[in-house]
Amino acid sequence: MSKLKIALQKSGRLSEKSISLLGECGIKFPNGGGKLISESSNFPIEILFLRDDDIPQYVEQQVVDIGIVGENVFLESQKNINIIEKLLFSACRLSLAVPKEISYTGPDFFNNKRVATSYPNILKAYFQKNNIHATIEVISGSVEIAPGIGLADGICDIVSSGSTLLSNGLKEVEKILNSQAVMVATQNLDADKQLILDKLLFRIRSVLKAKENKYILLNTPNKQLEKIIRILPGMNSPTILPLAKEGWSSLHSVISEDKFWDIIDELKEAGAEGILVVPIEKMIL
Ligand code: PRT
Ligand code: ZN
Repeated sequence: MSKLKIALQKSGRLSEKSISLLGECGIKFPNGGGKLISESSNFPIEILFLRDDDIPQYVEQQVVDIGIVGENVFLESQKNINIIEKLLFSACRLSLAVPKEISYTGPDFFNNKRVATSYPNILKAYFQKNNIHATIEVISGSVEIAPGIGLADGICDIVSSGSTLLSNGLKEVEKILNSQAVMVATQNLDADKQLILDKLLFRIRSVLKAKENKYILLNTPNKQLEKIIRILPGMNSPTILPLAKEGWSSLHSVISEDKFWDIIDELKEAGAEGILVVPIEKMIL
């Protein structure tokens, strides 16, 4: 029977979350021991642990069928592979930064300047689109020290909290792209492997959907029920159970977490009490 091959980052910012995503999908495999290949005991999948920069090429060459990388790495690689799912973790952005004392007025600043980066392809495309003529200095690590040692006038690098820029006397001036971990796949998957991938994607989507949503329970006087139902857009329609207390009901529904914070005051105003919000483990739609 055929097995799907997936490449995960061996050790780095994506490793732990990639492994736990598979775990949340019920996929078990022996982990640790610095092994390069691992086979699941309960799902037809084989895992290869690689450096993240190598993953797009391995997928393109079909050494593996799918992989998990940052969108930034996918775009920079320029390989003929597809993003099949955004995985909602390891969010960051690729930005241009300059020494903080520069009075920056716009992207034109970079004309005739030197910019250090590990993302020459993405940066080149950005400069072309904005008609900027700059020299790109390609370096593979510690990009943030380049202006300080006189190698460049600015940098283009991944920013998350912004503290690396700050501690190197730099400020973020342009965001080039937003990134998150994505699942990439070869463009030529045979039918057997496609079936396994569909099964995996179904599980992944159930896990991701559950993370974005919360289960909400609240008590309400019956006369306020209709109003509260209108405030709470549920998965379908909410469950309503009578309370032992005369004239009161308990209402259960599913709601996206962001929306919940917007409507909490409305719910209280409408008479909802004892509001509980609980995480959902899996959500099958
Ligand atoms: O060894 P390997 O090549 O596999 O790993 P790597 O060192 O190339 O990558 P790794 O593990 O650092 O990052 C993997 C992926 O995580 C990246 O491709 C991004 O998609 C994503 N990611 C999320 C980040 C960050 N956040 C991040 N903060 N990648 C790098 N950083 C670095 C950034 O380069 C800078 O040095 O962290 C610093 C900035 O962070 P803040 O919080 O100070 O702004
Ligand atoms: Zn890397």
